[in-house]
Amino acid sequence: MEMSFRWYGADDPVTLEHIRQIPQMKGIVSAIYDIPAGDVWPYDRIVSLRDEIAAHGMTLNVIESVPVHEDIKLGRGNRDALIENYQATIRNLSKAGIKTVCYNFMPVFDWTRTALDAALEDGSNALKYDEAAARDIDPLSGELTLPGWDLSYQTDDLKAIMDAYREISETQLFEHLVYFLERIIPVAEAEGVRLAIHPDDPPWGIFGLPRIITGADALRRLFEAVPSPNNGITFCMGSYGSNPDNDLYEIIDAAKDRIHFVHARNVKWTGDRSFQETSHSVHDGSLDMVGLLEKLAANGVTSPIRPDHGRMIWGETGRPGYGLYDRALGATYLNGILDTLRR
Ligand code: DNO
Repeated sequence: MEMSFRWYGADDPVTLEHIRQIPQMKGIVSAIYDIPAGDVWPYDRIVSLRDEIAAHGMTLNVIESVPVHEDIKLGRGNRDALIENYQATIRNLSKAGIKTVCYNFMPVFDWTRTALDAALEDGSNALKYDEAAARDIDPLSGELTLPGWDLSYQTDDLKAIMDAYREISETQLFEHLVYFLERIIPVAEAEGVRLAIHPDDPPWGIFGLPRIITGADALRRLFEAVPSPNNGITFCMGSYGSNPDNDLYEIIDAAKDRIHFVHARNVKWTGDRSFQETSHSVHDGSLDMVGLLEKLAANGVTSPIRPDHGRMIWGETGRPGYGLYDRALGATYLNGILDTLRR
């Protein structure tokens, strides 16, 4: 598995120079953040991102993410034109040599937490999700924002979109995903691009919105509907693993050779539908990081892997979950496990 690190581009307080100093760091996971969802990513913009990363001795190996326009998820009349744009973006990425694309199909809100800096016993802080607190959050109030959220919505638009989703069942949302993939996967196949759907995080419904990529059953249904191996997943262990009912080993087996990208992160279950993120160590969280990497390696997974969210340690401030220090510790821990497994 190729060790990689997420970088948010020129605005990221974490620089490519710093990332390069993490031992054995090879890949950079990034995106072009200022292109509105639904627009085509121009080839020259992709090439300049790629070349900037290459100039720092690393490779742009995964795009996380090419966002899927809400009208595609809602199955609205203009979706075909938006899907054509997505196809064009896949072609441009492929032409620039980028062959792995992460995306998600979560309505409106990407990953969600109820606290961004909840204290841990060691004096650091980390992201946390508490179901009772989530029930009290009004997403229209703008009080809570996360790095993955699209902040371009005006409150009225946001309300209209959330209302539109209330008319849509999980079955319909799944059908809209299949409709999208039936048109994207043939292009991905022709271009040799692997699509890697990120699970819903947390893997259950929030704010009354439908969520569909939650566990092994959902994945089996997805692969049955669109059987191509290019239709794959991001195995985000922290997302799937925040539901203790999810058997992560079963998910790895269900996805087989379709695990195109791995997010390694640990969480500690703190109650019903509640968890806090921890260091990557098997001793701090509820997930068996060593066993999971062993299983991935045994299944022949060689895809890019990145340390996912870290704690904020040593006084670092910055983008919640995406500081330098703890993710760097995570990368080194993961490399230690992988090096040992390879012997
Ligand atoms: C959170 C990330 C997600 C992920 C998207 C992929 O930290 O794992 O925001 O990038 O869901 O589309």
